[in-house]
Amino acid sequence: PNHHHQYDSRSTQGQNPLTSQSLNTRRELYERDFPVYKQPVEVGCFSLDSERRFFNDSRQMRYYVEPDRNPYFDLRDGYKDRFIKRDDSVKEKLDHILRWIVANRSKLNSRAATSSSFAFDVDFVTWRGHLTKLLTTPYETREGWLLAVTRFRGTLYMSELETEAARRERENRTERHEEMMYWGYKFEQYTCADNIHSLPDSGGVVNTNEAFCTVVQTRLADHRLLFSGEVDCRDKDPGAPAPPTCYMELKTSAEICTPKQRSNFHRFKLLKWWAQSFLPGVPRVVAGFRDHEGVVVSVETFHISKISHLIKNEYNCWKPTVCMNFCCDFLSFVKRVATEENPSVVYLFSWEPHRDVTYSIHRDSQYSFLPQWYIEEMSS
Ligand code: 0WD
Ligand code: CA
Repeated sequence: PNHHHQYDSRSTQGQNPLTSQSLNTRRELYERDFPVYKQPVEVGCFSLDSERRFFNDSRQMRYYVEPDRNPYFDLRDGYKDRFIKRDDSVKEKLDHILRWIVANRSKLNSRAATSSSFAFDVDFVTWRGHLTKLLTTPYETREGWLLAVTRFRGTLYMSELETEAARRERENRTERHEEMMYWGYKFEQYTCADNIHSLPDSGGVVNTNEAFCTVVQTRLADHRLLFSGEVDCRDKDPGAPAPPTCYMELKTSAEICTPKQRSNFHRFKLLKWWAQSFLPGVPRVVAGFRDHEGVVVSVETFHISKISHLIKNEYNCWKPTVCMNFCCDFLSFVKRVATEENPSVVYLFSWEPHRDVTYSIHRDSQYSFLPQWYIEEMSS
């Protein structure tokens, strides 16, 4: 028996060969047994400071301080005068992960110990956020995606490109939307401390350049994955289990007042929350429910392993197995398509809701994303 919410510790394999030029995203096609997904193992971490500089350490780690169950956190506080926003027109692609790989080459299992150059033992390198988008694809009806893939020394690097629609949305955000994007970060400030002995400082500056990221390794069926994801905080109890089990994800969400709102929360929000945290093995999500004025009025902890039970009573709801099987088949599709070992070749996979996943191939184009420093570093 292989339950939806559990990690698999067996070592079975097997994937059907895919033969077509596109990949269908209909849910019904992915309703089969839950695929093998190994318990993710943290292989390292890194930090990005207030100026978005990379450090191969955990200096930006924060510690969760449990708030009152019914607090009164004003998420609008500081938006105008204590907020430094990361420039989201700057596309960082996989650069931070690549810097981490270069800094930790010796720690990673090398595939060809005899060869002079370095090739490591993973099939895919990507951001956790990109995998989250893949997991939710069979249920997504609004936003498409573009994923650029390059095969280099046996590993497939997968980096998102902003779609035209996403760019338009980013450039035309309303003032209300801009402010609401701040609320999530402000909630983090109310609930996180810089070290185990201190308390949250809600009077400080919110700077969204700062980040702590975990790097995990795992396997989905026969796909060996190395990915990184931003982690909000950890359990501050020194006796808490090792990462990623001690990590916690923080979220804000509109207060739930009606059965319809509850149903929508289960059908849409919990899907995104589950997918994002299940991937790196983060077991808990702490949700701050806020009113329309941006005041958090209740706080609730959700256990990722219990989310599939929570949603069982929703009619026609999402299923974890569909998410994981789709992701697995997409990765098989990528392996079959992206065959040329060449850092200047990009296989561009694109998807729009209600369509199949298709791809195009680009040589020496604007889409190439593996930096020269990485190619040289890995070739020496
Ligand atoms: O270049 C790109 N297209 C992207 C880069 C897209 C997504 C992420 N990134 C990079 C950034 O360097 C960021 O530090 O990824 C990092 C976070 O990666 P992730 O964990 O894989 O991303 P995701 O799971 O989508 O988001 C996790 C958190 C978000 O928290 P909530 O609770 O809102 O899901 O990372 C933040 C945000 O706080 N975040 C980002 N930070 C910087 N750049 C970005 C972004 N583009 N997207 C989400
Ligand atoms: Ca968060």
